[in-house]
Amino acid sequence: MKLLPTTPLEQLEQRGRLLFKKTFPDAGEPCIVAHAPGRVNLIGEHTDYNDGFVLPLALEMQTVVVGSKNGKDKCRIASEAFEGLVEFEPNKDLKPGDPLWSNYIKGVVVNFLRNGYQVPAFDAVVVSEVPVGGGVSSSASLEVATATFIEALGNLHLERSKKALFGQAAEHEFANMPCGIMDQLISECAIQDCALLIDCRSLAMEPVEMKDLNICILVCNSNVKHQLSGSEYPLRKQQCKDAVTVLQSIDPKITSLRDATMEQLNQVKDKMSDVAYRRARHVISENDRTCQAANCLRKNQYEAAGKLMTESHLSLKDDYEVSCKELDILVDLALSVPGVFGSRMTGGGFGGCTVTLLRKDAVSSVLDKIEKEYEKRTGIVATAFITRPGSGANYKRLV
Ligand code: GAF
Repeated sequence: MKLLPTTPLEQLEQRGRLLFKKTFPDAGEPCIVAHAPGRVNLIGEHTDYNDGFVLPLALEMQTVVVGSKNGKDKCRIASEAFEGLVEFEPNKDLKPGDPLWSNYIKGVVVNFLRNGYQVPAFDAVVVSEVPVGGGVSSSASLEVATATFIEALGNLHLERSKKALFGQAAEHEFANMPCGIMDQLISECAIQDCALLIDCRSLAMEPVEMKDLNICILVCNSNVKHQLSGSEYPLRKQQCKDAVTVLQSIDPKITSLRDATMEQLNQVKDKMSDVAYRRARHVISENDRTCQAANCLRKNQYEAAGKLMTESHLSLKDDYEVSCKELDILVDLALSVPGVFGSRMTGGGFGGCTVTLLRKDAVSSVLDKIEKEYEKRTGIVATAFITRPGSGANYKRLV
């Protein structure tokens, strides 16, 4: 099995410029190119909306938005991946609609306007390498690239976390996905060669350097997306809230699962449903694993970090119930190869990708193993790529 290549940013920009000229032949050269990466989360899953800790890093794969102000009333946008031109008036009561990809852009525009920023009408095209539906935040990368493009267009200087929050709000309102802040924040704030330990309550971030070139981060795409993902995510959020309500009976200061300990959870075990108990057990233990994993990585203790990742997978599978057969198979196959430190599902779950921490010299054996076994057991062909921790969103003026 071959690794997917990562297209250098300059090539994506070039594709964007060509598409811009083809789509808007009368518009002249585009003025701005903005880019934002997808992400892979090393550990800390389903903790962000519980005010907890996450440890993601930015992929080298990016979404690029290329464009200019057009001096008209309407924005015009096009995407390399989808047919057709989409037009909308930025200052007219924007609502979500078809095509779905345009909602991520419209949602960000609305959030700039609502927060008192002007958004001039623009022409823009989108080119992306971040796999769509792969659980590596293609939508967050589009939101953050759009926010960065609008920031450059208006010569605005926004705090990074503010742009991430605009992206998150766009996702809530225009894509109907009540996500946490992890994906937008890492796409915006990532630092080259580092994972970021993010406290999703305070939004404080600590870089965790990952410069050891003998260690790899392998992302394997199960290439499945189960229908469940849409409805199960809000359900998990509600189950966590239910657990918090019960925990408040012993300590009213507990406002989210972030505040609770395992001892407190066990004290109220009989007062809550088994499901709420297991959801809370995942979140409380995952917060702990995430902080521990950051410490291990800081000390180059890869065995220990990998073990925590694998424990995270089991907790997501058994307690949080967001894994699926295909992800479990990918994790098991990776773990059967010497030189693999740990492996787990990454992102929301029910399909998408796994992330594996391993020695560089073990990569080809893992790929062989997956090639031989995964299709045989699932009927699906997996894809995979390796990533270094990339940097966050940025823009460049072209003229
Ligand atoms: C999705 C969400 F968008 C994130 O906010 C996060 O909750 C993740 O699932 C699970 O950790 O990617």
